[in-house]
Amino acid sequence: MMTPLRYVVLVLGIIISLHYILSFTHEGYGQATSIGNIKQKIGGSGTHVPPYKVPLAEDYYVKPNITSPQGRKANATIVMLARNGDINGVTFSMKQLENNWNNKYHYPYVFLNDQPFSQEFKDRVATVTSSEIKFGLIPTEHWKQPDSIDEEKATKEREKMVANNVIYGGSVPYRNMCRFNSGFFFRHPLLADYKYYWRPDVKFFCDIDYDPFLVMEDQNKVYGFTVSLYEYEATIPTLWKATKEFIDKHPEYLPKDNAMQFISDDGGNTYNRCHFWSNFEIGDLDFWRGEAYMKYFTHLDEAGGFYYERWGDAPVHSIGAALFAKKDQIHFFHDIGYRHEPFQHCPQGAAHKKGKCYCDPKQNFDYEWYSCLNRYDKMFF
Ligand SMILES: Nc1nc2c(ncn2[C@@H]2O[C@H](COP(=O)(O)OP(=O)(O)OP(=O)(O)O)[C@@H](O)[C@H]2O)c(=O)[nH]1
Ligand SMILES: [Mg+2]
Repeated sequence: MMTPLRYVVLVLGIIISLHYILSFTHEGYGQATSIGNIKQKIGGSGTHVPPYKVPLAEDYYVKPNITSPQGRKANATIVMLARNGDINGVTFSMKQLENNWNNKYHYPYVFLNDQPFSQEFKDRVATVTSSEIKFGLIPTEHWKQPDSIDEEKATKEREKMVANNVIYGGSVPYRNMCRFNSGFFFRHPLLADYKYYWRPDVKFFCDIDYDPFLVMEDQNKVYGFTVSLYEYEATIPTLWKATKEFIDKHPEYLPKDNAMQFISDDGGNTYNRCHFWSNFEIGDLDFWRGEAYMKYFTHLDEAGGFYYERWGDAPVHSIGAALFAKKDQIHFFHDIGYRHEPFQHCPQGAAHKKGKCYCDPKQNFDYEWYSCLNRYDKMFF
């Protein structure tokens, strides 16, 4: 039988041991906070496999590049621009993409941020996928408002937009984001070795039982979308003027069978504000990095409309793709069910069944009055 004194000594011993274990700090991560950490510190499992949540070098996130069900893969990556505070939305989108597709195809992820990613962000995304993950910091000169912008004028224009209730009209970071997505993300060193990218944001409704990147590659596509709609006029008053100046100077960049008909109803005189919604994009990075689009972006950047107005990456990408690609290089991924508030594309008919989609096929933006899909269709009649 244990005497009261022995009992007290035993309890004290346990408390002291636990205190020792818990106060054992790990490089850059503070005190041990989980059973996993404690096990590792005392060599619980007898192996050196790091438990979840122990921060290590970036290459901790490099996982084997498992082959796809199709037996071949494109040179492609999923790419997401995000702030540390976006982590819940990011893992939500990732989990859906993993469940519906990438847990079979194992494409890597590239995350980009204008601030260093936090350890929590890295650990949370690493939990969701078994694919390779890379984290990149955006160079300041690719993000911040350039010195060439007249700040006094930009401030006045922002104030006007706020007074007119233009969404994100007062935000400089939003403008930085739009300019970065328009002209810089594809130049980030972490994307240098890839040809195709997929930007997924928010909700997926269906199983995707094929490789969209191989569709791009095999059919020589440069841009894929699911939703198209009209841009707010107030955000782009002079975007078409700047575009026309560029086209007049460089007609050689426009192939004869381009998609001008999608963006203009009068042969290029005016912009009808149709654009592909860029929160979903599957695209060819080399197309953006090519001479035509790069020169177009530089021309727009010099015009200053990313800051004096609020040019979005969606109209800029869409105009770029419509002008400099052939129309049949722009692909409508009709069988990928997708929602970004407040609109959704829900696959119809056989595609809905094949993808085991859970969205209501009646709730579909495709031919709503604010959609531009009919203009896309008309190009192929
Ligand atoms: N690193 C970083 N990412 C940003 C910043 N602003 C936006 N993003 C990311 O850029 C993407 C687009 O930004 P959103 O704020 O969703 O823009 P939006 O889709 O036009 O606006 P919502 O309709 O409100 O979703 C998202 O993936 C964001 O996480 C920023 O200041 N820094
Ligand atoms: Mg968004």
